[in-house]
Amino acid sequence: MAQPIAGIGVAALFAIVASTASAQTVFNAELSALNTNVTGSEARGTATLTMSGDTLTVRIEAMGTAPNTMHLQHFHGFTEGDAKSGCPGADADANGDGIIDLIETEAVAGVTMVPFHGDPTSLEIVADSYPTADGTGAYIYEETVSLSSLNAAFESKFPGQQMDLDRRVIFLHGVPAETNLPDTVQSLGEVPAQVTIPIACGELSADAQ
Ligand SMILES: [Cu+2]
Repeated sequence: MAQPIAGIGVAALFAIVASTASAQTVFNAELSALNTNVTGSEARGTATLTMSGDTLTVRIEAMGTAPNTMHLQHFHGFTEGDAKSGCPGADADANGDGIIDLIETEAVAGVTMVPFHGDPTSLEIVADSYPTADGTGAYIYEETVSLSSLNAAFESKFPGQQMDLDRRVIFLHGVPAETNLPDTVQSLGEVPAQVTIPIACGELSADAQ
């Protein structure tokens, strides 16, 4: 009698393994430089967000950013409706000061949603656990979180919205604190504009498997 039961067990195990493997969903973004007239370099990189079971792994590889500087990074999006965010072009510079500041990105990209620092699920935007670039301006960030926990926190903070990664954009931010910026460069609350100025952006899309 044990034989057929064992057979069913193995088949069920294969089914579980197969469904787990196919349940992996990957979103990618190619990050391109913004505000190079301020940064003096081409900040760029890739972001890969992998959903597998209840985990979301976020990996961001950046280069050309300000060396030895902490870089805020998030995905941004619209808190109302289902519009797709985009990366700002030169026409986003509404006040014509030659710099696309954080506030000027809102029309095309929406607002800051999920931070990529040491504790994304906290949804705390101001934190000191964002990655810091090395002496060459490069860094690699990787963090794995519970997808259900992040979804719950997200839906609580942004009622009526789901993460919907394929209509969000990723921004990298930050130039050295001593960088001279005109007073016209707007920021978030009392956070210095040097911290929030966008330096790269990329639109997330589902990876064609
Ligand atoms: Cu951001």
